[in-house]
Amino acid sequence: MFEKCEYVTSIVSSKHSPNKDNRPEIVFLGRSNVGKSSLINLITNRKMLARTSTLPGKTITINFYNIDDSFYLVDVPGYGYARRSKDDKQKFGRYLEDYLTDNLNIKVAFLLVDTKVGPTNDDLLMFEYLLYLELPIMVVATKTDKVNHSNLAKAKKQIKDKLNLTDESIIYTSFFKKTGREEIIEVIQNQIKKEI
Ligand SMILES: Nc1nc2c(ncn2[C@@H]2O[C@H](COP(=O)(O)OP(=O)(O)O)[C@@H](O)[C@H]2O)c(=O)[nH]1
Ligand SMILES: [Mg+2]
Repeated sequence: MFEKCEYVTSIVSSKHSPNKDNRPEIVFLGRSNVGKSSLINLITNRKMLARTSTLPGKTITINFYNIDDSFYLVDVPGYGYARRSKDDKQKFGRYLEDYLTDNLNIKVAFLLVDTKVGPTNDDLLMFEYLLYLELPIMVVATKTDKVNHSNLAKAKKQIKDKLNLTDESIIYTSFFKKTGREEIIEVIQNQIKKEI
């Protein structure tokens, strides 16, 4: 897995999806700056496949990455970026809705939550929305390196409680410590296999 990882295209309407032969899609959702692009680089073990940024709200398109000609990783616009205009926000909301709705190719929706910040109202709304769409959800608590050891257990419990999660439905990651990669890959493999 991940022998071939290449950026394919960025779209703003699901009409233009490059996925013409119904390959599995693995989607990464979360607030701007939560670490979506970094996570894609971590799991593919590439430095610059997905562009990361210290400026929140840079990704405004739905970006497809072809993995081994067998499935796609999909990086979507982050939500909850206050400085975007209201119009823009609604528009990005619509792309995302349009992409997520009735998309049978999505095999896992990873919802990223910042471990230190905990789930925001936007995160809760997105979580509810994914449940409503009946998509297979896996929560990823990112940037665990930003929480010191003595507060980590509390931070983890807070996320699980707020989203009502079992231990099996959350993975903890740190891009800088390179942790959580194996767990994410295992979920992807299992979810893709289910279909074959
Ligand atoms: N400390 C820490 N920072 C991270 C981690 N993952 C991402 N970041 C930083 O958070 C910022 C946003 O990351 P990015 O991947 O672009 O987030 P995106 O907007 O969700 O795609 C960048 O400055 C990253 O270096 C992590 O695990 N730990
Ligand atoms: Mg990004």
